[in-house]
Amino acid sequence: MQQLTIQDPDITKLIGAELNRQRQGLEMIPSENFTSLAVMEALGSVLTNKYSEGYPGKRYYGGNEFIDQIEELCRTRAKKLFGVEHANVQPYSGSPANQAVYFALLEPGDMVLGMALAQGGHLTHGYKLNFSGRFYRSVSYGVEKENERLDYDVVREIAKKEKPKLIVCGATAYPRVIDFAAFRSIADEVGAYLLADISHITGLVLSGDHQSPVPYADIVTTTTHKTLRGPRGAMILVPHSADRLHDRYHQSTKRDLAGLVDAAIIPGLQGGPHNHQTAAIGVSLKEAAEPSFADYGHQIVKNAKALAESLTEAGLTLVTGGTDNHLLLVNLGNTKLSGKVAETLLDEVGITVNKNMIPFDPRKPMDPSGIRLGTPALTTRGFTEDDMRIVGKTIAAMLQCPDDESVKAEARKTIRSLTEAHPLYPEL
Ligand code: DSN
Repeated sequence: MQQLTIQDPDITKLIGAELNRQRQGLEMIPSENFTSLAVMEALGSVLTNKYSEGYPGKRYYGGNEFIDQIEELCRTRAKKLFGVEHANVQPYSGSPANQAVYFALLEPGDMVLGMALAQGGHLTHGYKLNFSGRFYRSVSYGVEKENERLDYDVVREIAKKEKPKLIVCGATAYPRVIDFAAFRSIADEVGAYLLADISHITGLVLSGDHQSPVPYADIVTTTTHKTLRGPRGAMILVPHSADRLHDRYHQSTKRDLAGLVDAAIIPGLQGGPHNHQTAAIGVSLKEAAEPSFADYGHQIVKNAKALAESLTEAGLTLVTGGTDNHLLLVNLGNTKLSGKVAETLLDEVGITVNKNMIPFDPRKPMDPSGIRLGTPALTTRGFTEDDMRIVGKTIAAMLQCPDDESVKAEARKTIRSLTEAHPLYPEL
């Protein structure tokens, strides 16, 4: 960063401080990860200078000869990797991607059924203060009280009663497998479109550690910066561009889902795509196609299970009792701490987690009863199960003895030795 150092020492210093924070701490927010330097180089390239509203071969601006090739390459890689007919790689991030899908499939006021935010869903799955709950009529499903898991018969009953036009499946804080086939059968029964938002688990879908939604969903959305390990951004994937509901429900006009999605992004929602982001997504898709990426996905899950076991052995309570994927939710009910206090406490020693609602949480969202932990970023650093068991013991000790300075000192020592054993960006 020679030029930045000369021109803007203030920003340079802060970037350096953030690099040190990432290097010296344990990044355990399940939606975060560390991209490769190659991804960052594409992101920091001259591509940020170019306007290219439209799509390859059909732009509103001149000079897009190379941008067209970059976007086409990125789309082709996405289609091949996920086995879909069409990919739109322009959404700025996950929320605009979902917004574009609503825009493509629905009219304002249409009914949407999604997972409740307070039980693991996302803002864009119908939360009342979000566009998805304000411009559409939204109803939600959640998990069951006794086992904190989805019950597909209950979801089916809600769908039959409410008759949504779109069902959204996918989650941001659900530690178990999502059964996309079950959602497909529910959607078919009520004549709804099915959107699978796989932002959190995309890397696991690619590694085969989670069922793929591609055979089941009408549209799939994903962010690119979570388990996929790319830059911040998103994609909309269309498994079959011809509307499958047409034949089933004898709709008068067969809809071209790919065309609807593309038109929803531009001119519907966005202007010029972020070409530097598109190129960086392309780089991450190439990386995800390497055989080593499957090993990465398997290790994320093994690490999450090892972490879950060590926390449970130490006496902490996990929502659903464990995990099938990359994340887990700790119910802090049997400690003296709220989620907010636990987040701050762990931050003090360099463990970054986020406070999170647990199912049927009696507390408020800004100070809930849980914390959410994940293993994608630590797995990128090379952490394995043995490391995760040490991390689990350290977290448990911190949560169980929050005022004990010797526990904090021991935690700092442990974190230093773990982070030194797995250096982050040693080339920088
Ligand atoms: N904000 C993301 C997460 O942390 O899960 C979801 O978009």
